[in-house]
Amino acid sequence: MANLHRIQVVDSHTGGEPTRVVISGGPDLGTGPLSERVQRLSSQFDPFRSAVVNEPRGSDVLVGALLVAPHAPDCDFGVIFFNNVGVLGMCGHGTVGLMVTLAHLGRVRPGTHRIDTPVGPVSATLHEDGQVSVANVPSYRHKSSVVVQVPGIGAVSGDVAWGGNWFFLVRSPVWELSIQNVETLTDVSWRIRQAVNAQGFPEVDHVELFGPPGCGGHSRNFVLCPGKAYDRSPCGTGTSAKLACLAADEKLAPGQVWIQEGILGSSFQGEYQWEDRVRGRVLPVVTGTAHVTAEATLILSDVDPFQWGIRPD
Ligand code: PYC
Repeated sequence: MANLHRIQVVDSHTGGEPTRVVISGGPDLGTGPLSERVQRLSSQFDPFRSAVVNEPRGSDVLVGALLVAPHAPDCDFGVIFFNNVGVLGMCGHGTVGLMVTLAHLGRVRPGTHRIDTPVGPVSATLHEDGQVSVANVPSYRHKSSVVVQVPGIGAVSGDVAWGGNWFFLVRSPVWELSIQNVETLTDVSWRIRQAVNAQGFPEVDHVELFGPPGCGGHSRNFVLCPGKAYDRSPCGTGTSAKLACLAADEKLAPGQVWIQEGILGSSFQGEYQWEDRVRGRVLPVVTGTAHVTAEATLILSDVDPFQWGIRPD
């Protein structure tokens, strides 16, 4: 007889980017700050991460969200996000998906809710119309106009910025930002990431290319995530990093709205207030919408050779 382990999940998508919230059946990560619990997830329970998001139950693009008890005293929920290759600091589209999922389950009502994450607490406001505004962690540009030599491409200039994850943001790329061009964009972004990592910024694991808007926004982006999947949404943490760069360049005033389109044409609305103008730190708020797509029970059988998912290594 096989031993079966059951994991209850709710799936959603935010602007096309999927999130799978684990409601029950996750590992016991103990107590303490989420920055410590996320390390425990990585070091002791990585097969669980892979089982939830990787094939055959998931795909490279899926982001998992493990619901945990918060540590920060003012928080209502805690969450640890993860993807096909590891854990994330924060996830903007995932937080929108989490709130819509909690509303679907009857666990939150419209209003503002505090959520603990490995990189600090965030606030998420569920509006009456179902939209969600995420007041993200303080974001900032670490270094502007960094020039890296990318094999096969040449010199590429961009900004290194933090928005809950680390990004390399490339302005005015010569590459057309269209869904038809995704293979080229993925290849180019992957090569840029390797060059950025090798040339002094090993922490950068997301690359964000910016071009002109296509659907009435201010700009369109293409975001390559750490596991080589591209973000179907405009990327909430990437939009936060972008807002920090716009603020630093004085191209967007506090409270002014920025509409960031993603590669599918879905958009997030972003704005910021200064947290510390001298140090260039902003408090970004990113607003988007998500839709629940499934309620499911994942089954892990100990006689299934792929019970822990298909791992890339
Ligand atoms: O929305 O922040 C985001 C995100 C990160 C990775 C995928 N989506």
